[in-house]
Amino acid sequence: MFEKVLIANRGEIAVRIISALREMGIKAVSIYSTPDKPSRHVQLADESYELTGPPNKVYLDGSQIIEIAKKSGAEAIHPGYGFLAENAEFAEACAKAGITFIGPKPDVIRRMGSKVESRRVMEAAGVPVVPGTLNPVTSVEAVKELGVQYGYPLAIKASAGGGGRGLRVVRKEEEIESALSGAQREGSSYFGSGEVYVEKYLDKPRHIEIQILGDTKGNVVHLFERDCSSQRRHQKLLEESPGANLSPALKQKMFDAAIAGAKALGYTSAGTIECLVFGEEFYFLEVNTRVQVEHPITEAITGIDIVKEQIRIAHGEPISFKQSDVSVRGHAIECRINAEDPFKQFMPAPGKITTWSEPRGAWVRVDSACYQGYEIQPFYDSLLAKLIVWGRTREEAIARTKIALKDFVIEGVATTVPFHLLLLEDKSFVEGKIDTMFVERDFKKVLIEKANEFPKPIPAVKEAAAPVANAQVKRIGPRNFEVNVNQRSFTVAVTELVEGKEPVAQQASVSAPKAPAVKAENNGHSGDVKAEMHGLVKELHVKEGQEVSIGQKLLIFEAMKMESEILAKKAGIVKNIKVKAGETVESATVLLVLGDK
Ligand code: MV4
Repeated sequence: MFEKVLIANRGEIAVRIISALREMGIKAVSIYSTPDKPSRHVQLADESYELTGPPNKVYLDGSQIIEIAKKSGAEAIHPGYGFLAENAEFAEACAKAGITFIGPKPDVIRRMGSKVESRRVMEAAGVPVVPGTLNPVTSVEAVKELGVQYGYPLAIKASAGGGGRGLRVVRKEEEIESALSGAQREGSSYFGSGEVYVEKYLDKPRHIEIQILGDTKGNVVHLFERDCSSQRRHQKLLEESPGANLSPALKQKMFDAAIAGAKALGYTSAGTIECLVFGEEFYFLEVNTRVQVEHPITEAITGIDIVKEQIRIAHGEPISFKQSDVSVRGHAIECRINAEDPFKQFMPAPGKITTWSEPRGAWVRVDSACYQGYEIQPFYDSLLAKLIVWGRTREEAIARTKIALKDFVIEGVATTVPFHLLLLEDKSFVEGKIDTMFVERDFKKVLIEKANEFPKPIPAVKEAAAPVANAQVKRIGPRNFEVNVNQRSFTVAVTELVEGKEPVAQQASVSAPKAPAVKAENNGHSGDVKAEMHGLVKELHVKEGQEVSIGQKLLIFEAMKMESEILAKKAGIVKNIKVKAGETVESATVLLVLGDK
């Protein structure tokens, strides 16, 4: 077995991997960004190395990480999830450096990174895929023909995408043009490929995924399913296993398909086959070539340590059990405890944890890198802890989860604990009748109705310096608004700065949990259309001298990896275009000037 393994990750998953390594008698090497030094993944490792560079980039710096692995004498790297976990080039670079990447083969990661290719592989293996194209689509005409063939709605998806990015829904023919170019542009800018494909868009699906393990001896097993339908804006919030109300026949078909797919791929690690489910039908969606956040619920119902199996497989050992050795025992629920305020559109709430007291008990597991006094870093996702609870039945698991949530005391920052308590009380959830749109569609009103039943968290808002010198400036707000740009919603916090009775300025900050923020605004008074953030002019949609009407699209602007359409706030004439498509501009740059007619 390996003697030393480096963990190319942070936070709770790094802690989780360290516990598997300790049990296996393997030394754990951790890495950390400068602000992550106080994290538990650093304290628990046998050796830790500080990464050099900006905190939001260093965990992606493959060459620096490989250098540290060599220096420390680590023989293998576990990438966890996110960061470099599904980066085929990194997996290849590890091999080149003589270090074992704990994951599937680079070629498998690369092929599954292409959603068109993964659809082809699954189709060839006899797995039902969502009706649609097996090749990239490039023209509006081609999409129109698919609209005739399949009917609307259609989904146009970036082939290199996933997790909802680069996904556009088309409900009628007129929307094709902008959806196609939008998905292509998002694909190019986020994933480096503008390749898109088309599927029939299926409304109100359940998201059911199958955990698989494959080894280098050709063995493939499944570890049953997880239901991840409780999500908001493609961020999962609560997962359970087994899924409620799934017939044994449907499940068996899904397990068989997952194994056939994994065998066709030559899959050699832990992986997940994501599917959409409607009644007794299921369709393959994506393969995730990493250990997933929600893997502990599968561990709870099977007793299998998925991370240990991954490490054994990477070392060339066979899976430690046979399919016939595993069965489902009971029911498990995972709640993702995020530093987000569920009563303020899940706004991220970084800050210092002043109280941290974890629930305990025979049926409770908490995976976390936090502790009392820990300061949540704004650079990373807002997951503070995963609460995993087991029961013999779904009812028992729900009852125990509610008690554990009530016993979880976190003060100093807002968390998603109240969301989970309310969801576990909800009739639709209790009856096991929720789909992927439930939280956004039906549950919003519950959060609004019940907000008063929970104590207000102590806000962790830092006061901004008053922008007007020598003036009595008072802050009103911030007030939160939900705005929609290109079918994505953002939470916008607006603070009015008031001098006497007159507002003197408005400060706006935009955030969307895990989805980067975009804001570019045109100032109605002067006609100057300004970039409010550093960003990129993607497309210009007007020419100098052109008349524009109110609401007309002027340009497409990208900031923090998100695109937005900048629309004319008034009718007028484009007087002066100061930028070119492809140009990067600083915050407050005038992009163009709108004059009166
Ligand atoms: C879909 C779909 C309906 N029809 N594709 C969203 C993320 C990405 N992994 C795929 N997604 C979807 N693809 C077709 N043809 C609905 C979703 C979807 C979804 C999928 C899984 C979990 C949550 C979701 C939430 C909204 C939409």
